[in-house]
Amino acid sequence: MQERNSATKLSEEVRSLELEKYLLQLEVDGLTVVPPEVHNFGMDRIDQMSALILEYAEAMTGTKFTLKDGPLSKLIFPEVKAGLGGQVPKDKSPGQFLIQQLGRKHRVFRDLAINPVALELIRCLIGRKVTRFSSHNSFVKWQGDWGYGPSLGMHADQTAMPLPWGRSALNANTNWCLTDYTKEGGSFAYVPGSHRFGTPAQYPQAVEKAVPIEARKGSLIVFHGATWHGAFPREIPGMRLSVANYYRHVGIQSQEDINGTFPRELADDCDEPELFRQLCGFNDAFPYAEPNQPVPQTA
Ligand SMILES: O=C(O)CCC(=O)C(=O)O
Ligand SMILES: [Fe+2]
Repeated sequence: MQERNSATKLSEEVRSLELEKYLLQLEVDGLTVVPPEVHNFGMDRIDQMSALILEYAEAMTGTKFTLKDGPLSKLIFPEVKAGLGGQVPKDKSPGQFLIQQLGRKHRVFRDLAINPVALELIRCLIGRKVTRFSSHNSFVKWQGDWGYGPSLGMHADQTAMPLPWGRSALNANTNWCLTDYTKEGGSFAYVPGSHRFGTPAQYPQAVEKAVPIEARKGSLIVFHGATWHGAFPREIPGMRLSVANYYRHVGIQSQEDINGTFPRELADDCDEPELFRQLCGFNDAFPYAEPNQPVPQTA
């Protein structure tokens, strides 16, 4: 009798963490949703992250936020150049903003970024030894009449990379749902199987074929960098909070300058410092700040 899976190249980690079905869905749909009892990060730490993000949101905007009511005062957005959903009309409110560089703010976000289940699925997409961090952000979202507008902000994360895209992901992403995700609550949207088209999001198909990811608080969404995705506007009171831990192939530029500027002592303050440092790219050959090649000298 052949041992189960002996002819396939499933990693020891995939087998021991029992991730086969999530990996299959990633392969077929370009996205999977992992429930809290499988990634095991713990609901206490999910709630801890929500509370921290509400604190940061208040410090950044000057307005208190609650999960039930969103921002307690009216917020005015600065005029910015067009983002994911294009230019926001003057009479509309995006109802969302980003909190960046979470890995520098609290250990819980560093431990989240190396959650074994999330990292294993990402490494299956990008490659075990060549996976690195790109950025650690929170999408803070409340009731608003725009969100990303009618385009739903549909895009593929690895759009900056020239075509043709190969089979391996150049970027891959995790969105941790810190609150329940429902369509009317402004959930994530994606086109199943779109990672196999191997192109940036095409319109109008990306919007027409978009389906919501409805998932309970604590769920982990993992998706390929070629998967077309965006989000629905939040039509109901309250908030949708997520943490997006975004990863890259070692050869791809990171969003946050983690390699160059992430505080080394913070990298050591987490569940697995050696792994965290490797994902930061601290020991990578590139980019170098000073000449690093041996130079021959006169004998
Ligand atoms: O939920 C959203 O607003 C979209 C998230 C997204 O595009 C991403 O994490 O790459
Ligand atoms: Fe994205």
